[in-house]
Amino acid sequence: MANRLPVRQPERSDGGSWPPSPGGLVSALTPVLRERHGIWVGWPGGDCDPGIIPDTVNGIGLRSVSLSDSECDGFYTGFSNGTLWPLYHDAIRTPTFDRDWWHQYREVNVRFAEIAADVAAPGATVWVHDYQLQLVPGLLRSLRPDVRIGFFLHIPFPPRELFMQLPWRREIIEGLLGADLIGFQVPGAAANFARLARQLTAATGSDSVVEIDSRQVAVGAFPISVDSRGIAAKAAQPQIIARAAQLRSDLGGPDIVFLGVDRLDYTKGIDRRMVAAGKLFSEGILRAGNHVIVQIAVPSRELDPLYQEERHHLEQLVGQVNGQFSSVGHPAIHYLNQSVSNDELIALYLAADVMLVTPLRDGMNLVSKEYVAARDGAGGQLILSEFAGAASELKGAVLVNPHDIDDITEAMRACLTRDRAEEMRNMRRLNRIVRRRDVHHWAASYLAALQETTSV
Ligand code: GDG
Repeated sequence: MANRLPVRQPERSDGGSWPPSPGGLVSALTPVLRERHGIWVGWPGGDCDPGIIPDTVNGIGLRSVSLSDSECDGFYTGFSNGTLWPLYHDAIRTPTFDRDWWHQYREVNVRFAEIAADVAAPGATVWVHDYQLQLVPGLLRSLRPDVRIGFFLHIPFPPRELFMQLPWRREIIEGLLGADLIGFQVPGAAANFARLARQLTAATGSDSVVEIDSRQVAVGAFPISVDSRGIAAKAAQPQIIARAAQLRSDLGGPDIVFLGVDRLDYTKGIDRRMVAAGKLFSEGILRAGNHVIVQIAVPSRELDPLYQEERHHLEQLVGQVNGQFSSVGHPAIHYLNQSVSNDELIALYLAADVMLVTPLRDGMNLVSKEYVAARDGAGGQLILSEFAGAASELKGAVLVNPHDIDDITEAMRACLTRDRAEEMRNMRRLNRIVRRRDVHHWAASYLAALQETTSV
């Protein structure tokens, strides 16, 4: 169960077949679900008529959950993205606490739980994903005590000091405690949760097993990853290699290409990166023509005023840097506010000498792992925020504090002179890490841990 179904509405040119949504989660879970005759429960998205969703796609069942326009506002844009998202990301923006949103969030979670209760076979395993559905484990357990329930949170889980702001803090914790296994991206998030559970409910136990109502709830870290082999295979295709070369030549054959790829989201720290680049251009350390920044800022949550504000802020910053430091035919920053195809994305990873990943807070950050997976034997440098979950795994990345512009500029400057042999060695080491622990390993280890839980 996830907020969204794993398919996109077909374009006319697709001949009516429903293409799977891109991304590692869908590609990792599709074979697992197919093998078990599983069903994916989710919302098809605002602009899609649920009546036309097929029953199966790629061998897995689909069951769509409808949302009215008002539920879409209250549950999705409101409570999920206006309350939980900022609160769980260090309150980088002030979370809004609105009782009507909360009621809609609860109602939609009830609907998801009822549908799961309806479709799950006796003794089935139900895996619930992410912050939009935190009440589902508790609700489902009361409807169907026979099923085994897993929950995985893709985003950070905040410390007590922040979480306690939430007026419905106890209800959220109780909702999650309905699961047999609660998975987080990093151990710190799991520990935050376990402590809050002991404080806000009758739960006892340790940071890895919480006891409540004579049940045991396992809690742990399961860092998500990417389809490393699939990405490496794509990056080795001649047409992708040729496209990467073409991209470099289209950029004017610079010495160094810096790349950022993010959803346009205020948590991703894109603005800090632009400020750091501006500083290096102003100091003459970067020079348009020799050095190029490419920033893909994929449109996201565009109806939300906070996201519109962030876009304007970014566009102003990019305009300032380009206005001052570009020359005709050589922009300092190539800024694209659009999504790119999967092939184009891999070609961009291949074309980039330095990947800039500077979120202010991020559950994991898959872009950093995708870059590493695509650079099999190709060298390259990864500048990575210490506030991304990926930072604890990717030993060999250049870690920066994204709040400290000088730290980012220093890391970028160091990339200009790094020893090539050392760079190759370092990237090979990083590559081994993402190959060993790919998204298939993540799904298998989570499901194995869920199967070992004792309450069913
Ligand atoms: C949440 C958590 C956690 C992006 N632009 C394009 C494109 N993408 C793909 C990337 C990557 C994915 O979207 C983004 O994943 P991230 O992990 O970087 O960030 P969130 O979207 O915030 O994801 C995060 C994740 O869930 C998984 O648990 O890591 O912490 O916030 O796969 O490649 N793909 C294509 N074109 C684009 O323009 N094809």
